[in-house]
Amino acid sequence: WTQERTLVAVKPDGVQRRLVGDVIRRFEKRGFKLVGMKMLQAPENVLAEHYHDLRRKPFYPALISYMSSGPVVAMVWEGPNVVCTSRAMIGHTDSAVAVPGTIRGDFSIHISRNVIHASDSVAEAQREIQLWFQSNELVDWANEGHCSSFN
Ligand code: YYY
Ligand code: MG
Repeated sequence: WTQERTLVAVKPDGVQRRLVGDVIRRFEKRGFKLVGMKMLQAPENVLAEHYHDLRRKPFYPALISYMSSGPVVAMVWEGPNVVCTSRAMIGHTDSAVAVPGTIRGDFSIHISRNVIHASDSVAEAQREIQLWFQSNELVDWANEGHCSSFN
């Protein structure tokens, strides 16, 4: 299989609702490998670049203000097909449509407070990882026989 990496971020509402651990647990249990993680108050320029394609949408100002309302926890997860699988795990953007069992389907009732971000394509993932992380903040680590999951 081809290894992929994706950017996942617990949004400010997810941090305030203490959902960080649950999100990490779901990705770990699925078997993905955490290769980068940090908590930060997202800088305006990073958010503007992150949501560049949405800048003309009517909800854009509210989106930026929400994403600035508190710290986020940004993570990079690695594994086979992780971009597509992460999107399935987080669920539909619109909480009204998100299926129970997905992160949004379990924890969110409104599109404007949907708890989590995950990159929606391999190309976007590469762009977003470079935007949110310095290369020396990503850790390449291998299993050393302590467990038997995939690298
Ligand atoms: O990738 P994803 O987060 O699922 O949705 P996008 O279409 O990229 O929109 C990014 C972000 O914008 C979404 O998670 C919530 C917010 N948003 C909104 O507040 N209202 C909308 N009608 C559409 C999106
Ligand atoms: Mg998106």
